[in-house]
Amino acid sequence: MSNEDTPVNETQVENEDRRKFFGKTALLGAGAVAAPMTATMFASMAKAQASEVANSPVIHPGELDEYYGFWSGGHSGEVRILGIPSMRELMRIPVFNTDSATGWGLTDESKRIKGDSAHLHAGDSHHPHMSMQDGRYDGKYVFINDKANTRVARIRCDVMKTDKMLTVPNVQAIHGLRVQKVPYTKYVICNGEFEIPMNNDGKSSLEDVSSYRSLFNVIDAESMEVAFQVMVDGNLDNTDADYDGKYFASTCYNSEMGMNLGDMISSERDHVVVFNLPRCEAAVKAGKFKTYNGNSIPVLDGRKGSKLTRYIPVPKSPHGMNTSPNGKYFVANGKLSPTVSVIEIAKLDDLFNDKIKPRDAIVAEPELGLGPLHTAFDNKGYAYTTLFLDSQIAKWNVEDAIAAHNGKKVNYIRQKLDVHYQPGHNHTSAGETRDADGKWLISLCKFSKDRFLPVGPLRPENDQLIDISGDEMKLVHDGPTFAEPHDCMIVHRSKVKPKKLWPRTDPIFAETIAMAKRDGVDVYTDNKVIRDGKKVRVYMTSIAPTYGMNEFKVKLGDEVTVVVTNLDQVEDVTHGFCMTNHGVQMEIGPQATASITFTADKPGVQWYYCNWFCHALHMEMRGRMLVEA
Ligand code: CUK
Ligand code: CUA
Repeated sequence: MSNEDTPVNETQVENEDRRKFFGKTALLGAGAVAAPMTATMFASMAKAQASEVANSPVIHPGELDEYYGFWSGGHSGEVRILGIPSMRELMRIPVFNTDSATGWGLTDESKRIKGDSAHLHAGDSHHPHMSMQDGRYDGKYVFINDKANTRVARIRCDVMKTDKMLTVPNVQAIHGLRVQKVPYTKYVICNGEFEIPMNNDGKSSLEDVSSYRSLFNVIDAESMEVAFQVMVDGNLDNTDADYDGKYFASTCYNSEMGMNLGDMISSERDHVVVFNLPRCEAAVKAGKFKTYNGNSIPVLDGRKGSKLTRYIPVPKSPHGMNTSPNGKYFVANGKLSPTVSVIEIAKLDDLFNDKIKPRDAIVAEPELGLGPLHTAFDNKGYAYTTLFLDSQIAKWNVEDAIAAHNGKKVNYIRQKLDVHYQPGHNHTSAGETRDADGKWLISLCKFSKDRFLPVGPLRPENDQLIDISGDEMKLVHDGPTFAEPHDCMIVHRSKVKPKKLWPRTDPIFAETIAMAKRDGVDVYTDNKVIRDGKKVRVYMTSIAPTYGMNEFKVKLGDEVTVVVTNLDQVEDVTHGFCMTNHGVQMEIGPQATASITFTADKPGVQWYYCNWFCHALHMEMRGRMLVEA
């Protein structure tokens, strides 16, 4: 029962904290915060719920969710945090997009993190996945791909901010992304989907595609640098890892290497490519690689016939790749075929030692319905596959499907549930880890059509919450979302420990503080203007409801860097800095330092103000910059 460990006391404590905070810091205007209920009220409500339903999606005001959901924001470029099962959106983490509320993409700190792609303001995020220890979420990082600009980013879960970003060389359009599950997330694995000439230096042609390749990418999770890449035949799509720390598997379409739709889907079979990690690491060590495009990244040859890979034929154009949480199977989803292909991981040693044929690794190929895209799992041996064309989720039993494959007369399908409409990914609570608990299933539906009030030609998508704790799947919630959650994951809240205040030593702004030191400025005490030729650095503190500096002067054409340090020690008191008419906005969290640089290109007085509500006198938290002509 999901509410059994709902922290009635924890909720109460949080509410006490809030009362204290508002009592202490806000003079007026704190009435917006709902009066907290008593612990007894919560307890009796939770009990009432428990007797009604096994697995309730109802989270009453003031109660906390049992799970964090991490959602990709698709071509919005961001990641979103939802509470599960309430489906309330808790936070947005800007990653590949630019965000005017937090200043992501505008601040000096975010530009440093974005590095060589700081000038790009768009992205297409698909697959958020958390780092693991021994096949279980460790609460440390969430990794996400950017298909649009071939990037991978890392989010630090202690502060829920992006802290690393990498543009992956030698490939185009990073799509499928997962993490190594066992023994720990040493590597992030991801697929370069679009095949491109090797080298892609402008000397290739559109007609001769013989040098076009798609690469599998293995990225060091700590340093966020590419460890090595593996060249394959065909286009890689989605990927997942085993629970032994040995094999990765990717779906691979377009084995024809077609450059248009007709050619891409002409052959009857495509592949699952299995990568042998120990052999790949040994090959890198032994120097058995080439380099391309003038960089030093080791590129291994994993094309057909290589010792590093095996190509398992599956029906054409497979899409999703999902490992069962018992560690036994890779499931490749058919997309154009009504089947999924179940690969037994225990047979892969024999396959790599040429004792069996590739197709012998397939132990079931159940027919589930039209357009199977992705599969999720519970802890009772059931799998849940989205059927894009049928707008359904098929619940099936994996061992029964294997028995049927061996000629037994068993019905492996348990239920088909209508979803609304056209589901892509789905995900179960902790279902990509050993902690799969069979409580909740999310169906990320690409269309909502008639499910919500009409909002013009562009409609939201529909993320549906399904209770899978009983024998039957039950649809319990419709959740409209903006473009376009491809994938999500559901993490028990006990795994995630976010900080309430920023540590003053945080690496995200360490360079800014080092710059201040070089200027002889202590950001925690000083309010100073430092002139360095045409560059001006303005250091100011902030504590609700004032900045440490009410006015400063610069000259027309100066490059101005404003560094603000938030001295408030109270959780939830974030300040902002906005310089009017300059496109300059940023967030400064409690105890954080943030900076932003702009050109003072307008003579006269410009007000700056705090744009994150911090105090009853928040409106008065402002000052003037005089730009002298
Ligand atoms: S993909 Cu979007 S529905 Cu990018 Cu994982 Cu399958
Ligand atoms: Cu400081 Cu609003």
